[in-house]
Amino acid sequence: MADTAAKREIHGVGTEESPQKVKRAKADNENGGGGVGNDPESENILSEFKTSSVLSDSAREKNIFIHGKLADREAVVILEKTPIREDSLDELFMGSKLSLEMRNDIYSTYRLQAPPQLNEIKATVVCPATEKHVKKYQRQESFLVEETGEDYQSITLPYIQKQSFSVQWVHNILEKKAEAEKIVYEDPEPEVGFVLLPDFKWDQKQVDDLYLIAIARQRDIRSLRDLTAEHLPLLQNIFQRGKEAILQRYKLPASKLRVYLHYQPSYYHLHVHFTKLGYEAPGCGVERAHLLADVIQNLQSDSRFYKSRTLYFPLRADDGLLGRFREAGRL
Ligand code: M7G
Repeated sequence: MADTAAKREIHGVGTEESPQKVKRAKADNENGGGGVGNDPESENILSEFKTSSVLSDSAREKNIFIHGKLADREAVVILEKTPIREDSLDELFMGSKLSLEMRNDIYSTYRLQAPPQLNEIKATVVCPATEKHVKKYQRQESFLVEETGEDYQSITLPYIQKQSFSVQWVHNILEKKAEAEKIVYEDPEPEVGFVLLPDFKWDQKQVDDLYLIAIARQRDIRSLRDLTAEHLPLLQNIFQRGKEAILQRYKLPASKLRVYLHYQPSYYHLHVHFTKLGYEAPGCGVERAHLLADVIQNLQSDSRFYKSRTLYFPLRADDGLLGRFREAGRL
């Protein structure tokens, strides 16, 4: 059965963004402390970009991750072709130039040159990028790690305390210094409150690849490992109100959502991923995603579940944490 919700495009629902603004490259500064500005008509900062290497690319996903320099600063640029929207089809068919490539019997292929506004590429910029960013986006072999509760205390925790990505961007969102206009729902309550907004991987043009994140207001919960039954009200609040807000804004019912946490996350400030069921979001596989519904039930039956449980997750070959597991003879 056709999924009518999935076919729905978003016309000013959940976004007030102009095409220029959406096209705008994000130059939010991860570690440099600034970079919270939201100038809608940005100049083409990418004209200065000097490519050093292609970190990875995918013909299937139609994206490319590039390492290079922007005004002498290390940068990672991600370019991604955006999905074709049903509401743009008439304009696409009427307004494009078509050149025949081949014709054979009932088959023919063409090159279609779409009008510029229908031919956008989503560009994400990380600048200045750290070496860790470069590694994050580099295609790498992965290894599954088995982490006991003790391993977490003796190997993982000391490592992430020293080596994890800055969560300045998260604080900027919570303090409304960045992306404030994108907030879909917020609960200001300090203990159970959170902010729900589009993940920056989502261009918000169609619900097919809906991707939002709920960021907890509490700042001292690093990951799944820190959760106990004490956090159930927070998790239940995020689950319930997050689903309601998505239903209201995007008309997508809970039965169409995959709501989960990553372990390991990249950013150690508690957040929950809301993606559309059927959209294979990066990191939604069983080796990394933990359904929020399961997390809640596990904590209901054992408050220390995530303290004591052995957790499995993939790490990339050059991840420093993998090195620590190897040194400890755990791999
Ligand atoms: P994660 O599980 O910590 O890491 O999720 P992952 O990136 O390896 O999945 C963090 C989520 O936050 C990811 O889905 C990111 O795409 C998203 N994200 C990261 N940054 C830096 C931003 C940002 O600046 N704004 C928004 N809206 N989302 C972000």
